[in-house]
Amino acid sequence: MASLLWAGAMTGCGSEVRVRGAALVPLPAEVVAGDSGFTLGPATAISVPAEAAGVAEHLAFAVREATGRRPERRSGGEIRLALAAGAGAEGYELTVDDDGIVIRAQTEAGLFYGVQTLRQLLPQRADGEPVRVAGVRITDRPRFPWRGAMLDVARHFLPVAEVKRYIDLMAAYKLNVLHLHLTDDQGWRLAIEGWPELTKIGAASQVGGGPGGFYTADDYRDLVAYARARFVDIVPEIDLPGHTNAALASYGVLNCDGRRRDPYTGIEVGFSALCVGSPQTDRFVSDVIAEVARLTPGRYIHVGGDEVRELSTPAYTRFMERVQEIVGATGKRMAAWQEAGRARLLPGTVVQYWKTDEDPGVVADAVRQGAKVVMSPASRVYLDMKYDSWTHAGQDWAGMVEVADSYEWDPATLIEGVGAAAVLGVEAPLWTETVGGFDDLTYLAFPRLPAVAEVAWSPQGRRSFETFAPRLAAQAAQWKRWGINYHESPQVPWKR
Ligand code: TNX
Repeated sequence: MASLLWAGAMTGCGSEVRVRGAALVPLPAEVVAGDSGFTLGPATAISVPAEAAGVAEHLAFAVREATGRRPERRSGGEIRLALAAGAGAEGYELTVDDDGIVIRAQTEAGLFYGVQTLRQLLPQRADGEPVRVAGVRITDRPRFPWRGAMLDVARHFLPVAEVKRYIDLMAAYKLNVLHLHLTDDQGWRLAIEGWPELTKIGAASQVGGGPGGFYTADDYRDLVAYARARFVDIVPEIDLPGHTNAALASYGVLNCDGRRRDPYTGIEVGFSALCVGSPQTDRFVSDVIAEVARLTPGRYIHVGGDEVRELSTPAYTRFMERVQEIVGATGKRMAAWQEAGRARLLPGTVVQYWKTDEDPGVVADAVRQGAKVVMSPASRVYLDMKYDSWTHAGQDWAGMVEVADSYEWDPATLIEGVGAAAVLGVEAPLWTETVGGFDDLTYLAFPRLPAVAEVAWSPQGRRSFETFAPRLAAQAAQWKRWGINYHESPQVPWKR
């Protein structure tokens, strides 16, 4: 057995069948090529234990994607999922040999990631011809537990169906956190019981003045369940105390002068703030956080905290500390943008680094207080940055960000005083001031999102852009089948 990073096409032992090598993204922790292999035929069945029923459908889907035929599920099937101790919370082992394909994991999440890897190993035929998979043994587990993507549904609303499509794309690359930026100056996108004007007024517009939109509690529950079935946790963000014009336009009482603001459809940031310290604001924030916590099974509630130019530092930190208390009272933990590092934080709070044009000292301050860090350096992983000056959508305040920029960095050495132990993970935000449709959205996300997924999943010592670029190129066939728009980066050797 020889170690295999990228094998392009290789020949199965004793067979004329050309099979595809391991063009895997994200790169697994360990891949050892075998000299045998397995051929999926019309009678190939899958075997899934009852306790892993949640993964059966995903496996059947993967097989059908490759063969064009939905496999039967029965014990003794040649493609087998097995729950077994040893691989860790999200790890798995995948073996392909003459007898068949086995994925072993300790958890359903681990099995699901094994299935995502298998999807990338299966040549896509869909024409009834046998599908040959090269012999291989993969032992894999993620580097970081928080492997995130963020969607800004406030600046431009995204319907439930499009968020689901994005979740599918994330899950294919083993990302497991969808941070939903639900509120901002331009829109309030989640219905809150007892505060109906938030969606009547606050949701009725977006950047440029479009129709806007919002999620009902049922829509949101539907998204949570859809994500959960793909082992993705939703982290909802209610951005406070700034980025709140949509709320300030909905309710006069949230303003110190008692007067409603006008709806905002521009793209300036930093001008709005709740009337912090007032009993009405306190009741509003308590109601909103309680409702969001009730709807969210995950552990974290994100409360923003970014870019508040209208408040003094003491007023800002007092407010954030109060919000931290409110979140804690619901049994959740607070997540917030890096600015929250100026406040007194509870251990286990999550701060999200983003501002690459400023001294990150505030992040190290947060870590000294016991906070954990999610790395979203704008100059590397802000998917709303343009690739180059020709990119038709996006911004450039953090620079042009090509796929190699997104790939070539180490979250554990990025900030002095923030070592591996303090890093919870990595997240790629996609802000939508300039992004009005799903095609533009995926154009910005692909290929950078898979690059970030590998930063979050794969061992640092095994990664290099040189081996990543051809593996990334091999993904494009799948993107075409999925019908997603992507950027043909000149840094990637796409196959024509
Ligand atoms: C900064 S990142 C913001 C967002 C903008 C984004 C545009 C952060 C916490 N705040 O409000 O949408 O830049 O790139």
